[in-house]
Amino acid sequence: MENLSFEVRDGIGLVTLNRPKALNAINSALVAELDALLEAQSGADLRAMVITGSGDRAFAAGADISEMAAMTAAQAGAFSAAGHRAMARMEALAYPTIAAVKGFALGGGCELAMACDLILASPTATFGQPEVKLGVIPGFGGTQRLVRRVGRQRALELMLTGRNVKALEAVKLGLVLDVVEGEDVVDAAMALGARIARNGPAAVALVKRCVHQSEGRDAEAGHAAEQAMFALCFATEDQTEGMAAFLEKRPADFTGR
Ligand code: CO8
Repeated sequence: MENLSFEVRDGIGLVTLNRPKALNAINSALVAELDALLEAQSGADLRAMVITGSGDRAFAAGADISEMAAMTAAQAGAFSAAGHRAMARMEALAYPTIAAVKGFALGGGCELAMACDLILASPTATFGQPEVKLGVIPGFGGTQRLVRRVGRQRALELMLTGRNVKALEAVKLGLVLDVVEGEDVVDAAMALGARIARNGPAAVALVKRCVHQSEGRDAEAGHAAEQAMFALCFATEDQTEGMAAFLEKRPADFTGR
């Protein structure tokens, strides 16, 4: 892969966007590589995936403006569709994804972070959807995911002004889970992944599925899905093991089955 690197440490995947000279700007080649990587890892025995950017200056400073500048409407539509596909694939993974953001997460970079289940930020992180300043709108799902994270009014304010927010404000708004002080944000994200990894993988997958499936549906459908998936847990070895381990006062040895 030219624009990404990928490694696995103790069952946690680490994806690094690797275009530091362009502040990890997301071009169509990077989207294609990310999509292929996510497809390849969708059946993998991972417990979490961390996504970050190379260097300290940016997670990703947006979609690649030098590539987009000359796009026709049809090409822009295809670019946006490819981005939506990759981010939907990320949300469909059976394990959680964690964005570890240092520096700029702007435009498509902020949208990529928002497609992750959890976002951790370094104190230097800056988030924003500045697309209107370029005469365009978010195109990788930002108009939808930002509303879900921070609410309709604040999302509109941010997208209509193109104003950036620093890490602490991003936490206050609910866009970011936590600011990581005194530790590298990637290390903190890997540690958070490891903490999740200690739990039953089948149950972790079902929590994620319940939450994602409820989006855009009425409360009744969401409650019905939770009931069905709660029952499904009782057909897993993880449930038998998790409860037996509690009763026998020993740590659980989960297999994900
Ligand atoms: N695309 C391409 N190159 C970029 C981008 C980008 N988004 N951001 C930075 N770069 C490049 C710069 O051109 C520069 O390259 P070079 O050294 O060759 O001149 C290098 O990265 C370093 O950048 P700067 O010199 O500008 O660094 P500064 O520290 O001065 O500024 C900023 C950093 C504030 C982040 C500044 O680079 C900036 O404003 N970047 C653009 C931010 C932006 O507007 N992002 C949104 C882009 S639009 C978008 O993401 C739409 C998403 C959905 C698309 C869907 C399909 C159509």
